[in-house]
Amino acid sequence: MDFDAVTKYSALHAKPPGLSSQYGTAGFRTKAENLNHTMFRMGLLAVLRSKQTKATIGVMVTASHNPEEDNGVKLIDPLGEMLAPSWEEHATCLANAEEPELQTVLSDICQKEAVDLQHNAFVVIGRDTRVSSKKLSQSVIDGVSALGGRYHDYGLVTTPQLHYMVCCQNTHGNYGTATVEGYYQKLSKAFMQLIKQAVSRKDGPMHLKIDCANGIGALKLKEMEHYLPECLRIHIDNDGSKGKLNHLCGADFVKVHQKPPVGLEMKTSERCCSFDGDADRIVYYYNDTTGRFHLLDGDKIATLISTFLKELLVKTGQTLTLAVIQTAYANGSSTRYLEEAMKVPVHCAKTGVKHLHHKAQGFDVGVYFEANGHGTVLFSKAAEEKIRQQAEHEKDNIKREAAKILENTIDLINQTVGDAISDMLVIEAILALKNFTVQQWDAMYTDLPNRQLKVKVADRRVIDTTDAERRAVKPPGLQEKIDALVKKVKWARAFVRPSGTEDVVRVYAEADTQENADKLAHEVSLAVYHLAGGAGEEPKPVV
Ligand code: G16
Repeated sequence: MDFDAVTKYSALHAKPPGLSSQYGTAGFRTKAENLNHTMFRMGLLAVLRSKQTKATIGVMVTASHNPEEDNGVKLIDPLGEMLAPSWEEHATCLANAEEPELQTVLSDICQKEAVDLQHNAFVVIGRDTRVSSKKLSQSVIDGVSALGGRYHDYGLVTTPQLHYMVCCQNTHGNYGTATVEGYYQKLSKAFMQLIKQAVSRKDGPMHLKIDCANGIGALKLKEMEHYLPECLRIHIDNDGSKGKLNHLCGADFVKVHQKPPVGLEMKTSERCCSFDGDADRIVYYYNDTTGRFHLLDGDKIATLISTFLKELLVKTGQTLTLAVIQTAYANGSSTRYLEEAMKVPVHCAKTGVKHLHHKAQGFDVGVYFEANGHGTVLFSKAAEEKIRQQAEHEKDNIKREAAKILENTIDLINQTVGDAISDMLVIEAILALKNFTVQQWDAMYTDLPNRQLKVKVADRRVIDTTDAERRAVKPPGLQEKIDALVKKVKWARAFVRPSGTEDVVRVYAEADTQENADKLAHEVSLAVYHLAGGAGEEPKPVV
């Protein structure tokens, strides 16, 4: 390892002494102005990870749903999945090493992970549309170059597109062609195959309004539009030409505030959806004839997709295991519907798609979605093989057709990570195939009224949780207080957890009425404020 080159380059990306950060729910996230050294060092780390795994590694510069002034970085492992947890620890150590310690930390990682320094490294880099992203991705490139790694800069891409590229690179084209055109071609081909049957039944084109959060999703959708069939007419709003990234729009805003984004004109019963800032999340919504807003979040998406897949699996006669993975944020009604009506096993994982992804790998078909709209479906290699074989060789027409639909669904899904574009096409195809309106989809079950709030505290690490974040074990007395509050309200549930992407504690509450959910969320926020070192003003009631 050429330590001199590292030291020389590092001086140009020097770490402000004392500044510390942590690899959180989805990488590092903080104010963009404090990230130069972190980016350089993640370039270094990506080279080491590439040498160790003897595979291409991805580095995505984005802060996803966070405001424009933030930025962040996510590392992508060989099959397009999130970075392995042991390497998250290395990432934190490396990001926090003071300049003189840098060489020692790098050597330690090489030793602990038996990194083969002779092996060549290849890193692919992508970035979102934030003003700060260009410069920060150059810092990543400097890090890669300082350790003699080769790289390809994909420039502006969505996060899931970069995950896809990594997987394509490491499977030598088996997963797809490692270009944005390859991505558009793969998805659009699978989509067209899927909806062929449905289109012949339909009278006119399907219309969908898309709020792109003023982010990268708009750019990429505009590129992709030419690949999509005539029967799907997409109308792109919040494309970045006027509004600010994630400001009063995007999937996170719509989900948390339970209202439509600014900048999208919604007519009665019109099907609309929102992406987040790096297009890895999606939520759907519509206004009914009385003007009431209906949100179809990640739970509703998981329900639609798992129902569709289960019906097809039954038709094929294949005995494959199917499960849905959710987090503590999943609406109680969705879990009940899946378990009781659909007879689909449901598992709960900690927040962060990396945790859900891992759990989903334990099934032939693992559908995972966070309520915030981040999710995908995983098919085991064996399941995929069985389905493809059946689609080609099955004699029984009904079974073969079902297997073919499953095969095209597999090709349409981005199995590496949640992908707003891919998920949107999957949902549109399912609605067309089932001849379902958005209202019929919504009617599968009724959400329990719920509320999410954020509480500012001096140090959010004072909160520690257990049982997939459903119970707080620290600070003392907090869980007892939450239990007492929950006990007073019908059908109530509440929990708190420190965010891994923002400097806040998140509060979730659900109850029999919106008024009760709002009141419970507020009372739990007050408990956090008083028992976990609240900062600034006391939380106010929800209005
Ligand atoms: C990231 C993660 C998601 C997580 C979200 C919020 O999303 O990828 O899995 O749900 O952060 O995490 P937290 O509640 O810890 O702040 P994104 O879209 O911002 O990358």
